[in-house]
This record gives sequence, structure tokens and C-alpha cells, in this order.
Amino acid sequence: MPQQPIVYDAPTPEPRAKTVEAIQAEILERLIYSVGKDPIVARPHDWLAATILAVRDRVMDRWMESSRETWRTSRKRVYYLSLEFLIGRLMRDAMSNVGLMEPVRDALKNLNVDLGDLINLEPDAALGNGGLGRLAACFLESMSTVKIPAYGYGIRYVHGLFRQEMSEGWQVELPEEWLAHGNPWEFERRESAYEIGFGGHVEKVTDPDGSERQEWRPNDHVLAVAYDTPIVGWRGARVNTLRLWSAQPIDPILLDKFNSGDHIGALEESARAEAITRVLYPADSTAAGQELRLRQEFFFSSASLQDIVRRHLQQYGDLGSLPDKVAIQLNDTHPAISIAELMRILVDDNGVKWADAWTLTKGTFGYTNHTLLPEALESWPVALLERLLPRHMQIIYQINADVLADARTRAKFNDAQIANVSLIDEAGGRRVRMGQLAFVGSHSINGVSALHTELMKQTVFSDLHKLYPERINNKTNGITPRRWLMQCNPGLTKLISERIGPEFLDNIDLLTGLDAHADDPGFQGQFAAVKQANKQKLAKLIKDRMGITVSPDAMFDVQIKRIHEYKRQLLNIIQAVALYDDIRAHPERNWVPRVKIFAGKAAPGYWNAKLIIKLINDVAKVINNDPAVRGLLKVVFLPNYNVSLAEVIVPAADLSEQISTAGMEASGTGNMKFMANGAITIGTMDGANVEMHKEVGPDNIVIFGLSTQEVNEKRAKSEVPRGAIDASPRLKEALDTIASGVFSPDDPHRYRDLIGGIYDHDWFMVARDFDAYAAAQTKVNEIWQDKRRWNAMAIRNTAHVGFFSSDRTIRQYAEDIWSVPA
Ligand code: T68
Repeated sequence: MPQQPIVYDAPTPEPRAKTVEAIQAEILERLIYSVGKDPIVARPHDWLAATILAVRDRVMDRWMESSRETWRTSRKRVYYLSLEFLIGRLMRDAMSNVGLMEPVRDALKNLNVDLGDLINLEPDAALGNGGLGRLAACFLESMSTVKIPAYGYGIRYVHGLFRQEMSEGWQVELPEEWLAHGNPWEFERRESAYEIGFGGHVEKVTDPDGSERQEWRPNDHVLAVAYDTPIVGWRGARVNTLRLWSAQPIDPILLDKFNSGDHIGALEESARAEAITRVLYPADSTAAGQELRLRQEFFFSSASLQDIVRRHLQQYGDLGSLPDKVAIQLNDTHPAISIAELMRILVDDNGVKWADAWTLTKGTFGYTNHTLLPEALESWPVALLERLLPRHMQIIYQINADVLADARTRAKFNDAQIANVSLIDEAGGRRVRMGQLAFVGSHSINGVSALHTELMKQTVFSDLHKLYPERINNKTNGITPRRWLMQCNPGLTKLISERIGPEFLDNIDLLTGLDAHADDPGFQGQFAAVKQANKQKLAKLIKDRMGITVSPDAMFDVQIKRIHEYKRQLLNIIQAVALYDDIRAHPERNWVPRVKIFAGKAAPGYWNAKLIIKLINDVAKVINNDPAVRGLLKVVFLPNYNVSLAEVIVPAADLSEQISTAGMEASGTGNMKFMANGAITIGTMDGANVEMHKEVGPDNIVIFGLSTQEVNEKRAKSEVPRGAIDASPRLKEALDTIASGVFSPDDPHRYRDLIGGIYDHDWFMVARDFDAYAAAQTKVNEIWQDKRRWNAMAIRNTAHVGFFSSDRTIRQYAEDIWSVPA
């Protein structure tokens, strides 16, 4: 029966005051009574914990009110299922969104504590690899901002993405310990714990009324325990919940074993359970393919669905209204097993008829695809699924039978098309394709940029698109302007407010008001001064961390993102080598001083990516120590790229490198962050660059290189890049310099194979795009030398970033996919 919470109108304490005095008193109180430290001996981490608790207290009332309101109004809830949430630090975000920055700063100052120091002490919650995880974090903030009742569901990894250190220019991975000092943001909810089954067998059971059904009898169980973190929207509009699951053993210790003297064996179950949520898989753009990964996926899918169904039944008492009251968005295929799990819950546990259950399931799920790279498309061996999730495998077979019947009879598909849409890949040893499962089980399948969505229709999902032509739609990514403009660039935010008024803080589209000031020399000067100050901050960070001196007067040319061949850091560094050769050959020319800044992590098993990091460091060592180019060229690789580092680098960038091989970057979101902060983009017609080009206009972005179609043609012809290399003496010289060991005298052959790949096939079109890229860089130099033109372009980039706010993206999801008013 539907159950209404009884405490609706019970009087609650007054919300905490936001005055300096009240905050100061509470920080002290928290320090003493919650952290248990005498202020005289309290250490920075103690002050941080006390401050977070005081801030957290000031979002509690909004949090509870948000959830009460959803119950009261029976509004539909959105559930965002994601194996990754790359949230970074939370304190500044929360303080800024509820207007607490200044009072907390003053309160701490009275206590002799510097807020800035505390902010920098908070560990990054790095529960994600890159763009996909960061998008989920931006979406959470935007869903709160546009007042959608929403939950993020994911995994509370004990170790987030590894810490990257450099050892002689090589990446070394170290464990990341974000929970080392505890996590004052989260609430453990022992009462929200669910049993998650694995393995076992399926039994046919006959109910008292004579009906038959399947029942899964797992032989292995773990407990999923919820940890909740409040996510505050802009101006505290709404506070939603990020619910992360932690795996724990059902029996913490096997006493039988312990008593018989097997002390280690007694803890085995505990270790096995906890392994599920111990560490984030550090690969992006490749499917992990291991059993533990599948366990993670099912673990968090099942826990989330049990929680969703419980909440729905508690409020509405029946599952027939599921699609009216629940929207579940699958962030890539990682949670796609949820589709089979919901079918199991409906059919096996709740007696819903198969066809009705299928309608409810499709009505509830939406699926977002983030990549077309074949190596990143998930599939699981049938044998593994049969062993780990036997009932789900049966359900998948049944779904597949229905889909294939539909394809044959209604759509008259031929055998090749049937093979394409089948959930089972029969080619390489029978595997379940999770993309196909996610597609058929959802009413909406979206790509993350206009180009990517078109390519989805033409490539991976072409036949499924023919079968269900109304399902694929586009939702171009976005970023939250709170974190990526207002918080990370307070100087620019203040300047914009002074010039066009503060209303843009609440309506980002009003930034277009800057257009009118783009050519105003006074405003240009102020805009450039803010950039200069941000560059000084970054220059100091580079000096402190790397011991490298860079001039803030040089152009800061930045490429920060995961290291991947398709993102082409290699193209960038080869161009740096060519530039280095040019400067030495023609020192008399009027060179534009540049600092090439790189940062990014490589998947631990991705050899070429790690080699590219080493190459960047090897090249940096030579260039930075060569007096011939002093003051004209520097190369910096900043280790341990993460959200917090991005928040310093992005506002300081002059040039944003978005140079992926066309057709390969689904969207990109870093590109949008740079745009917001007035950097000029050099980029290919790929992902969301295409839409940035449209929004900002062709005069305010530097585009180069092959189009997606041209890339495809060259690949189809298996054309070797010899011609391109022979035609470009600068490229040839740069390649030969690298391959011959000039940058790696200790191991002259280190880069032979890497460069050999360019000569042999050049899958990523480094050689064939080189001249166009170099020419585009020359154009960038010309613009830089015309300061007024540069500044006008930079201002126009900020002015036209409105479309790339994740508030816009979320409103479109809400309207087109979730049917929730925003
Ligand atoms: C990224 N994908 C896209 N994947 O590469 C990027 N993959 O273009 C896009 O802007 C972004 O998603 C948001 O849509 C990823 O980040 C992963 O991180 C990933 C993680 C695990 C397995 C596979």
C-alpha cells in the first residue's frame, strides 16, 4: 500500500543562520563537538572538517525540503545511473551556490584560518576517468539548479582514479586516498541496504494459484550500503542526492572458520565483498572486460533499482505507474544490465506479465552513448553472464527473441541486419552486446553532440535505427557555468557583472550582451588583465611544482585531457618539435613566445599513451634547457591532472587545443570550459567543436584538418601517408628527429615504433593533418600579434558559450526524454 511519510508538517528547527558570527560559532562548535579537537591544537584538516560540517548544516534544510516537496507534489523523479561521478571538490561549490563564500571567509579569518588554504586541502572526489564522469557531475549540479527531483546513483570507490606521478618522465600510478581523512560530506544510510546476489541457478516455482514463474537462487550475496551526499543547485534552488553504494559482506567474519583457527579464511568473504567497490577501473575508451567489472556494474545497478522500486512502491503502491513517475538515464552501457534486472524484478518478483513489463521498462529507461570507438563498446561472454547472472541471461535471450522476431516480420530484415541488431554477437565466441541491450530496452537513445548523433545513426546503430527510427536523438553536452566560470574565474565573473550586470549569473544566455563590448578597448584591457592575473597564478603553480619558469606574457597554449591517440597529443608535440627546429633555424624572425602546457593521465595498460607522455617530457627537457629558444618556447607537462588542476589551468589558457581526429571525439567538454573563460580554440570539425564553430562564428575559432568523411575515405582506401610526409619537409624532419633519438639519447630507439605507426598506416591522421595544423598555428600567431583582434575574439567566445551550459542540456533531457517539467 502507498505509504505517506508521517512527519510532513512536524516542526523542524530553524535553518542555520548565515551571519559571520553564527558561522564562526558553529565552526568552533563543530571543531570541538564533532571533530573532537581543541582549537589550540587543531590541524588544518580538522578546521576543514569543521568548516564543511558548518556549510553542510546550511544545506540540510533545503535538502529535506526538496525531498518533502517531491513526495508532496508526486513529481516524477529522475535517476541518473553512472559508474562514474568526477565531482572534484565540493566545499567551494556548495558555499558559492548558497552564497556563503564571504561569511565563511570572514568567520575563518576571525579564527586565524585562511579559507583559500582550506579549499586547497579538500581532496578531489575523483570517482571517474574523464569526460563521461565529469559530465555526470555537471548534470547533477544542473538538475538541482533547474529544480528537477533527481538522484545520482553510483559507486563509492575507496580509491578513485590513480594519482599520477612522474619518474624520469614516465607516468607512475599510485593509489589515490580521498577518504584518508574521512568524508564529512556523506551520510551513511545503514537502513538503505540491499542484498545483491551473484551466481547460483534458476528454479521454476509454482505459486499457490497454479501459475508458474522463474526464480533466481543466487549462491553468493553481498550487501550494498548507501552513502548520501547533498548536491546543491545555484542559489540553493534545490538540493538533490548523490547516492553511492558501498559493498559489504553479509557476514563480516566467518566465525566457524575463525574458531577453527583459520583466521585469514574467516575474513575471506569480507575481502571478496569489499573488493567490488574498492577501486575505479582506470581505463576510458576501452571496455574493461573483467569479471570484477561486471560485478561492479550489476552490484550498483541492482542496488539502485531495488531502491527505486522500493521508493516507488512506498509512494504509489503499484508498478504500473513506473514510467509516469520514474525516469532512469543510463550513462553509457555500464549500467545497462539494469534493463534485465528491472525485467526480473517486475516479472519474477512482482508477477507482472512479460509484455507489460517490457512496456514499463522501455518507458522508464533512456540511454546515452558516449563513444563509437569499437574497443570501448562493452560486450560480455555469454558463459560469464550465465555463471554470474543466470536469470539475467535467460531474460536477455527472451528480449533478443522478441527483437529478432520484430526485425524479421515487421521490418523484413535480412540475415546481415539480423546479426547487426542481435543482442548476441555470434562472431567472436558468443558475447552479449550491452549497447544493443541498452538500445532495445530504452525509449530514447541519445548521442552527445550533433555530429556524434549522426554518426551513431550511420555506424554502430544503423540497423537498430532502421528498426526503431524514432528513438535516436541528440543532446549536446554542456558544462556547469557555476564551477567552470563563476567559481574558477572570480575575476572574470566580477568584470562581466560590472559590465553587463549580474543577471547573467541566473541566465547564462545574457552573456551575449558582451558582444557589444568586444571591440571596446577599455573592456578589452580589463578582460586581458583578468587573463593575465590568472596566468600569473598558473605560472606560479608551474614554478612551485615543476621548477620551470614561464612568462605570463607568452601565449599559454593548452591541451589537457586524457592521453589518447585519437586526441592527438602526438600531433601537438610533433608540431612543437617542428617549431623548435624553425626557431633555431631562423632566430631572427618575429616569433610569438609560447608555453605549451599539457596534462592528462594515460590508462595504465595503454602503452602508446604512456609513451606519448614520456615523449612530451623528453621534448620538454631538451627545449626548456636550450638557450637558443629561451623566452620563445617552453613545454610543460603538469602531473596528476584532475578537476582541481583544471580549475586553475582553464582560466589561464589563451589557446585551447581540441584537435582530435575528425569523427572520433564524441563531444568533448573541456572545449566548452575554455570557451567560457575566453580562450580561443584551435580545433578540428569534431564533436561539439562543430557546434562551437556555429555558435561563436567562423571568425572566432581556428578550424583545420580533414573532415570525418575525408578521414573515412582515406581509411577505406588504406592509403599510406607517404605522400603527406614527403610533401612536408618540416614534418619529415620532426618525425626523423624524434625517431632517431635526439630527444632520447639514453634510448635512441624509444620512439621508433610510435613514429613508425605514422609512416605505416597513420590511423589517426597525424601526418595528413600536420600541414593544416601548422598553418592554423601560424594563423593563431598572426591573430595574437594583433592584440585587439585577439581580445575581441576571446570576449566573443565567452559571450557565446551560453548554449554549452549544462542547464540547457538538462532542460532538453527533461523535456524530450524524461518528460519532467524543469
Ligand atoms: C567521453 N567518454 C567522450 N568515456 O570521449 C567525450 N569509457 O567526447 C565526451 O565529451 C564525454 O564522454 C561526455 O559525453 C568518456 O569519458 C569514459 O570515461 C569511459 C569510462 C569507462 C569506460 C569507457
